[in-house]
Order: sequence, then C-alpha cells, then structure tokens
Amino acid sequence: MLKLYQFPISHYCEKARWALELKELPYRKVNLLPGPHVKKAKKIARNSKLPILQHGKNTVQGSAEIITYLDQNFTRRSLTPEHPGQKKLAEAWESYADREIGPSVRLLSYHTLLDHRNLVIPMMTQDCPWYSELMMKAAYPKVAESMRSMMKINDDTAEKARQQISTALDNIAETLGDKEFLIDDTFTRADLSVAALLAPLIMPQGYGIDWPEETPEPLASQIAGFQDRLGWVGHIYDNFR
Ligand SMILES: N[C@@H](CCC(=O)N[C@@H](CS)C(=O)NCC(=O)O)C(=O)O
Repeated sequence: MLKLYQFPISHYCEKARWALELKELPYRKVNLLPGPHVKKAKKIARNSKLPILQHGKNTVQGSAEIITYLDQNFTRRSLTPEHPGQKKLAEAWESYADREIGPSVRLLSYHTLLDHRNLVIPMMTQDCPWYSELMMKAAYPKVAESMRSMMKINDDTAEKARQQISTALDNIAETLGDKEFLIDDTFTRADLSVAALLAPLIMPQGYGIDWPEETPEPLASQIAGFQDRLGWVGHIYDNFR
C-alpha cells in the first residue's frame, strides 16, 4: 500500500500526486495540517517537510526522491528518460524548478493570501478531519505569523520572487521554442515538475484543490503580468494531468 503524507495546497505535494496518478498507482492520501504536521512528519522521516511517501517498510521524503523511487519501483509510464544525457537534463530542470520556481511561487502567493484567512483556511484544511477548520481558525494568527517569518515573506522578498518567476518563465519559453516538451519529444519529470510548481499561478482543476473564486490583489495583477507566458502550463495540465 502506498501512503502519501501531504498538504492538499502544496505544489511540491502536487508533484508527487501527479506522478502517482500518471502511473495509475492506487495510494492513500494522509492530509496533514500546517503546524501539527511537524510532529507526525518528524516521527516518520528526517525533517518536517512534506510530501512523504510510505511504501511498506520504505519511507521517501521529498518530491524528487519520490519520483525517482516510483520510477525505480514501478516502471510503468516512466518519467525519467533512459538516455543518460536526457536523464541528466531532466533532473537538472527538476532541480532548477525545485530550487528557483517552487519557493518563489509559494512566497508570492502567500504574500497576498495570508492576508485573506477566509480564502486560505479552507485551502489549508481541505479534506482534513471536520475539526481542522475550527483548529486552524483559532491558531491562524500564530500560523500566519510563523509562515511569514519562516519563509521571510515581505514586500521586498515578494518583489524578488516575482522577478525570479518572470526570469524562469523566460528561460522556459526560450528552451521550448515551438516544442511541446522541455526534453526532446517526450513528457518527463522536467515538464511535470516545472508545470506543477507553476500551477498555483493558473489554478488548474486537476490539482485537486478548490481554488478561490476570485484572486485578491496584488496577486491577481502579478499573475496577470505572467499570463502571456503561462499558456504552456495550461497545455501540460490539460493533456497530461
Ligand atoms: N524540496 C522539497 C520541498 C518540500 C517543501 O518545501 N514542503 C513544504 C510545503 S510546500 C513543507 O512541508 N513545509 C513545512 C515544513 O517545512 O515543515 C520537496 O521537493 O519535496
């Protein structure tokens, strides 16, 4: 049995969900609440970060490690290219997305959303036990403050994140040209990772979360500024998620 410890809202967890679902592997989601997740995560893995996959006696922490584990243990619909050069390139794109895109998208999104508890609490507690929303409402001021401080979220870092996303989108467009995929002519972990980590900017259905009906400012305008370069992410979601 495969068990995924995750946050429904997290785009790193989305990478793992996507890989599991693309490979058509049955798995059970264990949704954790930000805050109380620390105790559970540290009990089963090295640190508090999600996603964590459990498979029998094996525990795998980290979205890239999970994709590698799944490709090694379930060969159906491999996401890692076999050719060593392409494999290296796919892993380099994934690592770039994990380091540069994921944290920037998260910081920019939370910079606005943390000011809107009515929007963010339902996303944080989606598909969690019934009492989670009550718990989160009570703990919210502390949770929001500690998230701002842990991720160093402020106006300056949000502007840096916006610029970093813009640079990443230019790099992606330049690599793609008129191609469909980042590596040759196959959908790989590179496309999955880049698209999943940019997904909060297009809020796709397949992600599995109820996105807010309206995006508050300044996030809405920041996303609008990327719109002309986000078409590929939508295409990848429409066709491969
Ligand atoms: N490199 C990791 C990053 C995972 C990550 O940053 N997870 C965040 C959620 S988006 C998390 O669990 N944060 C809570 C914590 O660090 O305790 C991966 O790819 O899985």
